[in-house]
Amino acid sequence: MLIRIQPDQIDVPLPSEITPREIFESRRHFLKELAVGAIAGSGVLASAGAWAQVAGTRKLAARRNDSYVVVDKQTSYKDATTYNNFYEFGTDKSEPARNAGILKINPWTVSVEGEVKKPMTLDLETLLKLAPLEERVYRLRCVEGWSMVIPWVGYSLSALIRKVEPTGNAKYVEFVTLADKKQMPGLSVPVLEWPYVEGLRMDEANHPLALLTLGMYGETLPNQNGAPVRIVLPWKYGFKSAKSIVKIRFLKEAPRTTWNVTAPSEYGFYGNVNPDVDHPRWSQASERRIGEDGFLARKRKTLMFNGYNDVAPLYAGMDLKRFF
Ligand SMILES: Nc1nc2c(c(=O)[nH]1)N[C@H]1C(S)=C(S)[C@@H](COP(=O)(O)O)O[C@H]1N2
Ligand SMILES: [Mo]
Repeated sequence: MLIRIQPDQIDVPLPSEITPREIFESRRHFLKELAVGAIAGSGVLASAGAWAQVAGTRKLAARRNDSYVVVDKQTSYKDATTYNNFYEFGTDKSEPARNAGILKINPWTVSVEGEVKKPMTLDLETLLKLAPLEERVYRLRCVEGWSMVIPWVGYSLSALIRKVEPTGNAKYVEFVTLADKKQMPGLSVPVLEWPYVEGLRMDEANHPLALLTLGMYGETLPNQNGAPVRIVLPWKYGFKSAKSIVKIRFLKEAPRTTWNVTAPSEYGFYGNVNPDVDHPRWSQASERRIGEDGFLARKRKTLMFNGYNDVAPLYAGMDLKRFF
């Protein structure tokens, strides 16, 4: 299948637009309020672990799939592994890289259950061999107003879905991620409901762009990027791309999803990238590309579905202002 991806567009910053820094600060401020001071002064997040052993990753053989490669310049490995959202390891962008080193990813299993004819528990080696590994270079746009371009390694989630044979009742897929207080200092802070849970409608999950992801930059995933297995959904805001998945459940009804439950007026179930639907507290019309900081920083226009127009038929006839 040929995937058409719009090239990126560089825009001149509008003075009226709030800066990414402000966006970042305001989201953090909001979360602190939610936690009713639980973060402030707790010292919990600052205490754990040393710098993560990104060196603990290993090479993965993958064939580049050129149908899924954006033309944009790739984000540097350093930026992609040190500027992360992974609240289980802290809410600051630098904390996952510092704290996730202690996460034990071997052994690891993913239990696939619910409305399927063949429920199964898959270990990592089985997951790595379930389908041929592909390299795909995707844009990922965070809801906070920044984006990256990352060469992921994995295969379409649909390959796994086929294996477990969903029943006719399966209308949604839920991704449940690891929640282990012993390994994840962020769980002591009630910023979000743990475990972090995300979900998709079945047709979204079966779209070839939905990537079951086991690596990046030719290697297994660093812990801060969601080792050993995560999902990447390039047409949706980054929060939909759940990290360190332990359970995939097929459901009749839509699952509760973490950000939607936390702030329903700000984060919808769909989370599709949409420059025409602002976040209640900031514009979504443009974004900052990580790595283009300082005087080289330029604002880029955010594209509908992050430029992945092939997904548009999934939402035909839906009011995307209502189903955001
Ligand atoms: N389990 C879990 N998954 C998560 C998150 C999280 O806090 N916990 N953050 C999400 C958000 S907001 C973003 S933008 C992406 C960031 O992925 P990256 O660090 O690999 O760029 O991960 C998503 N997946
Ligand atoms: Mo995000």
